[in-house]
Amino acid sequence: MLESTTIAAIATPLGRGGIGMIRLSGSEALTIAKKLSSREVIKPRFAHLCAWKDAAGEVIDSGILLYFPNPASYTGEDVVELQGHGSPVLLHALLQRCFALGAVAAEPGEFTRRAVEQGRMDLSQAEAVIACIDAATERAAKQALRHLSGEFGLKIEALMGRLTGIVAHVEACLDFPEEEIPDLFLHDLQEQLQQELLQPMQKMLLSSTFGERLFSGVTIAIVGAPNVGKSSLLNALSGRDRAIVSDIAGTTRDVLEIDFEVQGIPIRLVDTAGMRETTDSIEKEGVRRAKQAADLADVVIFLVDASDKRTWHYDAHYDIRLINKSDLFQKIPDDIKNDRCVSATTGQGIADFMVYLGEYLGASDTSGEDVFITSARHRQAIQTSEQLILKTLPMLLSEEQLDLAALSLRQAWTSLGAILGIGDVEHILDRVFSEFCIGK
Ligand SMILES: Nc1nc2c(ncn2[C@@H]2O[C@H](COP(=O)(O)OP(=O)(O)OP(=O)(O)O)[C@@H](O)[C@H]2O)c(=O)[nH]1
Ligand SMILES: [Mg+2]
Repeated sequence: MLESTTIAAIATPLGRGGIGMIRLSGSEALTIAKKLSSREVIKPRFAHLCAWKDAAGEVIDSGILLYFPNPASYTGEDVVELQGHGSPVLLHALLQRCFALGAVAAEPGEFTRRAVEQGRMDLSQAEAVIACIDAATERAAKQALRHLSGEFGLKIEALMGRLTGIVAHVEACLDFPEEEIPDLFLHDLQEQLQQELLQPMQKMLLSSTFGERLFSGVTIAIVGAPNVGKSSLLNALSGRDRAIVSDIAGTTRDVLEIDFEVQGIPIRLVDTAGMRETTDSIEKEGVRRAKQAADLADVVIFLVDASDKRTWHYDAHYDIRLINKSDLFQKIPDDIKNDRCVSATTGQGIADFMVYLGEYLGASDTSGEDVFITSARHRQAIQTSEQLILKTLPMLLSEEQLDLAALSLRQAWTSLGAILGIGDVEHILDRVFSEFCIGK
């Protein structure tokens, strides 16, 4: 292993807790650990119970010391973990002692960045580490774990492998005089690009809307006339008695938010004041905020009261028109019969609407895919690669463009490689790791 600076950071969250951990990585990690613990011998992967001392020999804290020699460690370098008490004061003192013994402060994400640089994981796995930590729902966390296991990276590698094979064939053609290349062969390469690259890539891209939403979440605003049942719907969808419901029009004045999830997508549901012309200054402000919430939301549900025709039309933008109070009708009037119907009070149609909402947010586009595209960076790289391959298809049938075809397929390969951190990707690494926390 090359000589590397030794970095140190507190790896557990700031604050008081049962255990606090400091992690060291680099060529000097073991030397520093020996000085800290006054131990001559530190066995690999063995839980040493010891005290850590300052320069004067005073105990700073005591706990478990673990040593993972390179290359079988998180970073691929020598790693030492000091598991002490979860006290910010003690951890800070211990970290200062590590610095005094030669360690330097780790940058955000530097441990994981080193893991990528040492070949312990690819860049998509490193991104999965932060996705795992940030996941707001169990389904999102599970998807992040699949990426972390390398499942997504393997899919990308497989695509890159097929592309390499095809590029080799195109380049081989360049060495032959035109008349010797059978047309059939080039048609065959076109077919391979279609079936083995474009089709799986397009299938993956389809999953990206849902996959990205698993992590970014979605804000849904409920708007509509007063008294249509917006607050009742918020309560029914979230399964909590959160908003005040009354038969007085204009009950809700403030914008009220509640978090829940639909098929693993974190949803922020926003209840708003009923839209109407009013002279009441407080209600006026409520209506202004309702409009603002609708503008800011990713999805706007326009709720109407099946029994009150005046509530059926809305002149601003909305995504879903939903009919409420279906219990008041045997048969929903023709004008609105094509819309989804619920009753917020009886609960009728609510479960179906949840399923519909999941589909609306892209859940059905993931069918057949186990591991989805979950980040805009990955989606863009695959889209760029897809566009380059599409551009190449006609070139393959014109012999004077074969060299251009090879070049553009190589670019398509490079674009996929950026997902895994292959190639000239220093600037990508800088951007990805700037989003990490210190100590990871
Ligand atoms: N029959 C029936 N009544 C409902 C239903 N949903 C809501 N209501 C009633 O309609 C009235 C208004 O409900 P809210 O949820 O307060 O309506 P809102 O749209 O939030 O009203 P504002 O906050 O004033 O804009 C209450 O009396 C509810 O009990 C429903 O599905 N069926
Ligand atoms: Mg309300």
